[in-house]
Amino acid sequence: MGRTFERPKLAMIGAGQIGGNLALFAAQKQLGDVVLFDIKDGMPQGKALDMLHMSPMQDFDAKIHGTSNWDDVAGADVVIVTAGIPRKPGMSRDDLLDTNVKIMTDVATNLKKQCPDAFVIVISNPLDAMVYTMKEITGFDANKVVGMAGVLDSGRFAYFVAEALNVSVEDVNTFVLGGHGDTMVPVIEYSNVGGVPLTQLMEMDQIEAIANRVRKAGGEIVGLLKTGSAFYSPAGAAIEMAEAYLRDKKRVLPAAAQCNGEFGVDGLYVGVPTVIGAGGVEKILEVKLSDSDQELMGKSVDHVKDLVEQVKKRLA
Ligand code: A3D
Repeated sequence: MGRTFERPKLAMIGAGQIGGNLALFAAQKQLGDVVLFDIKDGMPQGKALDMLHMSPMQDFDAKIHGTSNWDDVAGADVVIVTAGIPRKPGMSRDDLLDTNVKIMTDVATNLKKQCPDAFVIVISNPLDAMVYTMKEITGFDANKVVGMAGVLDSGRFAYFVAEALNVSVEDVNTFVLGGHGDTMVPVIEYSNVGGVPLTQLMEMDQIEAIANRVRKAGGEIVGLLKTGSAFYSPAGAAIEMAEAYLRDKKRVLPAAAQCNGEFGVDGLYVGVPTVIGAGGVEKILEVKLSDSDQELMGKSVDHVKDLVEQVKKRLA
């Protein structure tokens, strides 16, 4: 039989603020056909139809199917999960754990049944604990379950640097590791502009101020929006990861991956530099950190450990 060509199928679980943009960006980038799922019947269908009406103007012919029926998710190649509640002003990401662990359990149980071969990218918060929950419930291979946070946090870092230096964001390379919360670790040592170390272009106190703004950038947006959290940039970040997988790009991207000894972390999901290609998370790059960054990473990992202990109690 001759070779057949089929478009990849992407399923966005949660059709809220991030989910809607995920569907749109995936279609605009022609990554494949999209299923937009939400438990709020009617809402994903309405958003899908609205986007399809835009397809003639934006020149995409991807199918976008809104649904509340899990059967429509069957056989998805890539799944991006935003199901859950976002934070409001005054809340930390950790305050979402109780509600979102229940939602993640429901989603993971359905994904296990519908698309056992999918590459699953989790976005729901608290991120490191939710991706751990996804892996536990599905039992999928660790290289096929990953959390999106590092691409976004690094993007925020890169934007602030580009703004401060008045240079293109394209030439700024930054790295943010650790858990996705206030303990994240922007790695200044490995950040550069056009290959020039950041420390040669900016004073250390200016870099530190930017690193602190990156740690709080999610909260800055929550404070401005008042009704929810960031959505364009998280969607863009997850689409970059999905594209790396579907096009086997072998991108070097920071992501929440399950560590087995790397960075002194055992069995936990935490933000580390990864290589993402057709094999999913094909590799974790164990770069050497300075003593001070390693110490910060240790604190961040301890925080993730506490959250995972809370998840374990709820799943028991
Ligand atoms: P929102 O616009 O509320 O969308 C979430 C959607 O999930 C809603 O439409 C719900 O109906 C839906 N939902 C709830 N339960 C289920 C279920 N069982 N199955 C399917 N769908 C369900 O939120 P949002 O899109 O703004 O944010 C989604 C999540 O992403 C939140 O937990 C945020 O905290 C998180 N988030 C993470 C980052 C990271 O960088 C990791 C950034 C921003 C937001």
